Amino acid sequence: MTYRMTQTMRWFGPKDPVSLADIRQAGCSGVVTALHHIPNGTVWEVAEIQKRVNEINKAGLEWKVIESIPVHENIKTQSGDYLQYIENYKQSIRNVAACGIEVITYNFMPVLDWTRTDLAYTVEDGSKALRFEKAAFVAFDAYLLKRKGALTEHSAEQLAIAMQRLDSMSEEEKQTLVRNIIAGLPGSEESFTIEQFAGVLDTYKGIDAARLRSNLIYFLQQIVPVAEECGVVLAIHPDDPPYPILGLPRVVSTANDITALIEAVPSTANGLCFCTGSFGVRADNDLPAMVKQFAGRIHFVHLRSTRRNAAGDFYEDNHLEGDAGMYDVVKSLVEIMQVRKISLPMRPDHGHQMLDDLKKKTNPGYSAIGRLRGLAELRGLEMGIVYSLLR
Ligand code: DNO
Repeated sequence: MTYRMTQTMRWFGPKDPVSLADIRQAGCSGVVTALHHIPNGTVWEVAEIQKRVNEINKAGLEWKVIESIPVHENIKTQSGDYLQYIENYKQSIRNVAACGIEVITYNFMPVLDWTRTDLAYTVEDGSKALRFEKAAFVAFDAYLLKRKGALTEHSAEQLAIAMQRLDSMSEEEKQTLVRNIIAGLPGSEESFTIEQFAGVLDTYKGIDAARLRSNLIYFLQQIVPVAEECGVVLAIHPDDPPYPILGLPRVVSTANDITALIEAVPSTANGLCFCTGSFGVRADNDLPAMVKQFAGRIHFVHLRSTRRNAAGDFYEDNHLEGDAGMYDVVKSLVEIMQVRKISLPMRPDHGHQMLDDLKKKTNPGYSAIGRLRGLAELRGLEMGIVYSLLR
């Protein structure tokens, strides 16, 4: 028997312009979703989860992975009612398990989830991609948000480039930039105005990387035994981008970061969502080597490839292009699945807005056709690797 990845797509629930029927026609057997209407920190009740399971099953699909049960900010900063929020999280884990879902994805990025400056960057073929432009980001940080600290944390050269970039923007472009960064990308679950944002950043005063890491380890020590008990695995999503931003620490960016979490809480229920798009932004993250290193811990896979440049910008390239080295990544994944005798759930992470979708309102990164292209290419790549290795 050979093991292949289980194909899924992310679905944002009943309001998603991409329907369950579309996802099924894309060739998926399952979806990855969350109860987006439940506020962060609140217990996910069995009845609510089951209702969604039934809706998905009715469309001929399975709910394979939860992405995400968000971690309340108070847990990350260990402030306010964080102990209660941890109890709530445990209860959500139990309830998810009771409904037969086995993988829970989450992240531990302070304040912001994933971050981009441009949601409609036109690539050579006319399709639109998501992009992170360093100069625009520094311009936001230093001159639009006017964060104290920005002027000392960025180099004089970076600040000069950012100032020039700012001067090139119209008022409308500035507003779009601010919105892109802090108004919440799909799945972020949090959204801020620039007036609120400075106050939110202040909640991390005194929290450096060591402190954030120890808060994460404390959280894991509390929830991993519960996951183990009820047969669920946890899959932490790496930081995107994988380095500190806006003076906030980030501790899930490199192989060493992951090793520290595993050493602290060795249970295999303490696992990883292997996101090639997030890890791959750093040239010092060797993706195929990381797949091998964390072979037994990878519970879910996001496949996407970014292309970076020397200025620190990156954009989301076609799934088989860019810097990820997708052939070697998928080959390593195929190998670990044969050893573990499992099929890992995967989803094509993001996709270009292209063809008909260019005329529609779509969730940035989550339009149907671009993801369909990514999935088709990745599925073909995997099949070729499986046949040449195992036949
Ligand atoms: C972006 C997503 C992330 C991810 C969370 C997991 O497209 O991969 O928002 O869902 O970080 O908690």
